[in-house]
Order: sequence, then structure tokens, then C-alpha cells
Amino acid sequence: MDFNGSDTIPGPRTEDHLPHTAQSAVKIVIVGGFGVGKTTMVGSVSEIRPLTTEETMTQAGIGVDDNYGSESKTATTVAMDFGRISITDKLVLYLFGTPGQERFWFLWNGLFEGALGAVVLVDTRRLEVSFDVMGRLEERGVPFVVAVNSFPDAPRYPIEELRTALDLAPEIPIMDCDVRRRASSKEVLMTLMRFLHSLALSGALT
Ligand SMILES: Nc1nc2c(ncn2[C@@H]2O[C@H](COP(=O)(O)OP(=O)(O)OP(=O)(O)O)[C@@H](O)[C@H]2O)c(=O)[nH]1
Ligand SMILES: [Mg+2]
Repeated sequence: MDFNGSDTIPGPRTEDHLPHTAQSAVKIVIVGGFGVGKTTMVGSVSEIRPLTTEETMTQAGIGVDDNYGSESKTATTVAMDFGRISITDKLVLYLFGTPGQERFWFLWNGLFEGALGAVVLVDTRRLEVSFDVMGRLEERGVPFVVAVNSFPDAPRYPIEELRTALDLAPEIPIMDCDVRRRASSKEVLMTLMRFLHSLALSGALT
């Protein structure tokens, strides 16, 4: 997919092989409602060419597929996105993006298996979807951070107002991001890793 203003790496990636210094690999899931930018995030940050399972959205989806706020969107994830990023010389993250349409949510359970943490992507035009998404992570005991993907026509709220609206516990990190930008997506992942580290130190991770 081609995104205007994206700093997604075009063509073959240079880092197809795991760095020889890599010592730990961690599975992270990227979740959120339809069209919030999950595939875009995996694509912008992955150092290998991401695997995507996108299908073209057709007339057949009208009335079935949710298309709110993403009228220009032409493809949707039907199984998962997969990418990889080395956060440090030693630590590698394997990224799994979930499908956003509710009719594919049955696949989430398998994707959550073995995940150490999650990024919940939020679109402020459709906050209500986020409750279902966060509820599913809480049920599975998967810790998460919340990243607000700022679409130009989406209402802007102070981050602490969003925390209240989403009923987020004070310790759960929440931040703005632009998933099209590699640095911004990477910062979200770094925040998640710092959060997981603090949970591990406090004994909250089992
Ligand atoms: N303006 C703007 N557009 C974005 C941003 N992030 C994603 N988009 C666009 O929004 C659309 C949706 O992005 P996707 O990455 O396909 O969303 P998704 O969450 O994977 O969608 P599903 O798999 O269908 O649930 C794409 O057309 C992107 O170009 C953003 O930060 N700003
Ligand atoms: Mg997708």
C-alpha cells in the first residue's frame, strides 16, 4: 500500500536476517477497530517486508463491512499482519496486527496466544470500539498501551481527557501517534516495552 507522507521503507528491506546479537524475541499484537491504522503501523516500523493478508474491499462488502471514516480505504486485513523490529541489539519484537472488522475477530484469540503485550490503536471518531478491544485484552491478561492515531479530520482531545473517556487506569500509558511515521510507531513500541519492564519489576507480570 502506498501512503502519502509515509516513511515506510519501499522495496526489499535491508535487514532480512536477524541480527546475530539478538538474544530475546517478544511477541506483540497491534489491535484496534476497523481502519485505525494497524496494517500501516506494522508496515511503517517493520525492518523486514511485512506480511499482510489484505483483501480488496468490494461492493459485496457494502452493508457488511464497516467503512466509517475511511471512505478512501480500499483494502482490509482478513487474517493478520506480520512484521519484525529490533528494538535494541539484543531485543527483537515480532509484530502481529489483527483484522479490524468484527466478523474476523474470532481470529484474535489465536493471535493473542503467547503475546507479551499489545498496542491498542484508537481513532477518536470511534472511541466506543476501543472498549471491546481493551476488554478482550483484559480478559486474556495481556498488558497494553494506548496510542491515538491522529487522523486530520478526527477531533483532538487532551490526552488526559481521553484517558478519562476510555476509563484507563492511571498507570496505563496513552499517547498520540502517527502510524505512518516509523519514528512515531517505534516510540509507541518503546513505551510498551518500558511499561512491560516496569510491570515485570513490580512483579505484576506472571
Ligand atoms: N491521514 C491519516 N491516514 C492514515 C493514518 N493511518 C492510516 N491512515 C490511512 O487510513 C487507512 C486505514 O489504514 P490501515 O492501516 O489499513 O488500517 P487497519 O487498522 O489495518 O484496517 P483493517 O485491517 O481494515 O481493520 C489507510 O488508507 C491509511 O492510508 C494517519 O495517521 N493519518
Ligand atoms: Mg489492517
